[in-house]
Amino acid sequence: MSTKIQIDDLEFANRPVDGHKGTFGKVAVIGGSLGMSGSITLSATAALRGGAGLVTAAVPQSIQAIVAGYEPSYMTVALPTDVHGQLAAVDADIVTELLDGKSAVAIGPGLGQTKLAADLVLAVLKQADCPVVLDADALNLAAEFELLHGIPRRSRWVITPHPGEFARLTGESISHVSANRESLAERFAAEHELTVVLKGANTVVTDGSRTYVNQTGNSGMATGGSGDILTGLTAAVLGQHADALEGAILAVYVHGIAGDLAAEALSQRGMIASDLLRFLSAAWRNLS
Ligand code: NPW
Ligand code: AMP
Ligand code: MG
Repeated sequence: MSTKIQIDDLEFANRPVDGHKGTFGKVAVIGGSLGMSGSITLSATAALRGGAGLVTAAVPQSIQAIVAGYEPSYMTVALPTDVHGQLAAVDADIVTELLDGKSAVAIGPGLGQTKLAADLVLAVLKQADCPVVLDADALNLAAEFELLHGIPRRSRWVITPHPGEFARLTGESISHVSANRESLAERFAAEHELTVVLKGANTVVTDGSRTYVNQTGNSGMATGGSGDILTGLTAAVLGQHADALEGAILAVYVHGIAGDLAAEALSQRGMIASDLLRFLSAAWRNLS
């Protein structure tokens, strides 16, 4: 039986007045592909808006210029591509260098679902000794290639599936997932010893023994890219030394407040995912 927790039960550290970029975490976000460069720009910018000190977006070389051109405040690293601009095999050395000194990493948005992408996800999971956020195609690949088994340090992993991705991971139907959100998320988290963020209205965040059901957010957030923003935001919070469960809860809560502020200003119909980035700042102010 899981303990239910409320946002007021948690204490979140303030930013130290003498903090510097290193204090606030170095975050890597890995993903993107031709046609889905937007996903990883949203994640990387959200990591910055989540307070991370330094953010690096690692993306296929074919989209590096597009991603770099979107926002000057993060850095980019090119991953090798084939002649078609698709992700090629990524050497272990590149992964080692990318993860070096990172305080959190997020992988998956827009990554695509090739075998080479699965190899990259597995290499990151094996090498990372910091918190890892797995989303989108990293989860689809985890389902297809059973990547969530047999690797240590899973207690620092946070997976952020929407019900479609969670259905793939669990082998259940979307309707069964939707009807049993808390119990399935709790069971999966306990079995795999990680934190599950099962998204959608009333996102469930659980490590299997403690569970939080989010009340912020609205259906204006049901628009392409909203989840990619949560991915980067979660990595940023975890990179600032939060416990995996508590960090995931804070990220989900603030993401929802940004959605509510965006809806108030722009309407649920009229808001788009990138608006959430702009309202994240006000969402943080609301919190303090
Ligand atoms: P249906 O059919 O709509 O009812 P996919 P994706 C279901 C990237 N993106 N409740 C849904 O159900 C992502 O990062 C890039 C119930 C359908 O079956 C990924 O890499 C963008 N069901 C990639 O695209 C912006 C729900 O899940 C399935 C549900 C594919 O990601 C967009 C759809 O999921 C996008 O983020 C809910 N609440 N939510 C960019 N700008 O570059 C979802 N489903 O097939 O995994 O597709 O989520 O779009
Ligand atoms: P994704 O499907 O990965 O883009 O994620 C969508 C994001 O928007 C998740 O954080 C969801 O929890 C959020 N979201 C989608 N629909 C709703 C809704 N009806 N109410 C609240 N949040 C939602
Ligand atoms: Mg998504």
